[in-house]
Amino acid sequence: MRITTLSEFILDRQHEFPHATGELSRILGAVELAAKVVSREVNKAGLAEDILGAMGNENVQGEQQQKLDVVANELFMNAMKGQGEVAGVASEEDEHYVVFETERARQGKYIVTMDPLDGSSNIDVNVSIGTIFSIYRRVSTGEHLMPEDFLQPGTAQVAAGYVIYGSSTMLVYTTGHGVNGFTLDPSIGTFCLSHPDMKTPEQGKIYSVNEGNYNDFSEGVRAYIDACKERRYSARYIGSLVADFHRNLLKGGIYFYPGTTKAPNGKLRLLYEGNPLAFLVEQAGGLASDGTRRILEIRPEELHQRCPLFIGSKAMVEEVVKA
Ligand code: AHM
Ligand code: MG
Repeated sequence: MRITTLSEFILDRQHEFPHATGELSRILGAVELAAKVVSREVNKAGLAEDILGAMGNENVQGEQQQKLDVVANELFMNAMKGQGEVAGVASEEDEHYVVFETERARQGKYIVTMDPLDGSSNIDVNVSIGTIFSIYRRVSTGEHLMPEDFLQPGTAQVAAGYVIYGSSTMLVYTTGHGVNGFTLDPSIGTFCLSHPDMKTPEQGKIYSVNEGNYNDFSEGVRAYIDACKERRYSARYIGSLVADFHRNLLKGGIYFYPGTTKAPNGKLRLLYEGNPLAFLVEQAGGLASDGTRRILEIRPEELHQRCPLFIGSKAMVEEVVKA
């Protein structure tokens, strides 16, 4: 069997973008590289402080180990900055978007939004975590990037994807022509096509929600959870969106983080979590809604805006939003 590497795949598919000049391919290549480095850092996370530190493996300045989410943010930021095509990045880790100031970046046609390391509560306990990203075309025409460049609806995404650092590391992405998944072979440091043209089952038997919040959910959401139990569906909730999403994508299921009376917009962020995963799930045949609207059609008003999220198998999302 012939193996297809991610780099080959990106080049082969370059013609799918209008006016392809290789810019988007280079950005995806930079995501790939950062993903490999973060994967390496994640894999030695448990070692870093206790073992390596004890063995005298501190860095030269004797600095304390940085938190992994900060490290991931810097690595992805630098990878994007190194690409002249990216004019700026909005990250869940940073309050404001970052504008790259090199001559080439100022002419950059793309911007990126990202959650560099999602699943923060799982970082220190050896449970799967992930990176989520979206790529948009810059829309402002002046010299400086404008908020409107970042506040585009999800329908404007040019590409989106995630990296899951799990029992193996996978990179899954779409450019609007289906979804493809690549598994990192650590022995050669290469992502290889392992899940071509991913489709999610139309109906599933897994529901993923933090049921500890049950009493704060709307009547409709509670009724839906009750129905899942009635049907003996499996409850699966890792607490890392990427990992819950990835499992449900493959097996069929629904993930939801609804609003509550105290937090009507839930917890998750539209730009860094909702939109990229909504783009992927729709490309795989599933649905994503905030309860009343298609996630991809929401017009963002601020960078860190939250939105309720119901995402996964089509029939399940349709049912819960009707409830
Ligand atoms: P984070 O961006 O701070 O990591 O928060 C997002 C995470 C998701 O990965 C996960 O699904 C959810 O928060 C879990 O939240 P909770 O612990 O409230 O169930
Ligand atoms: Mg997050």
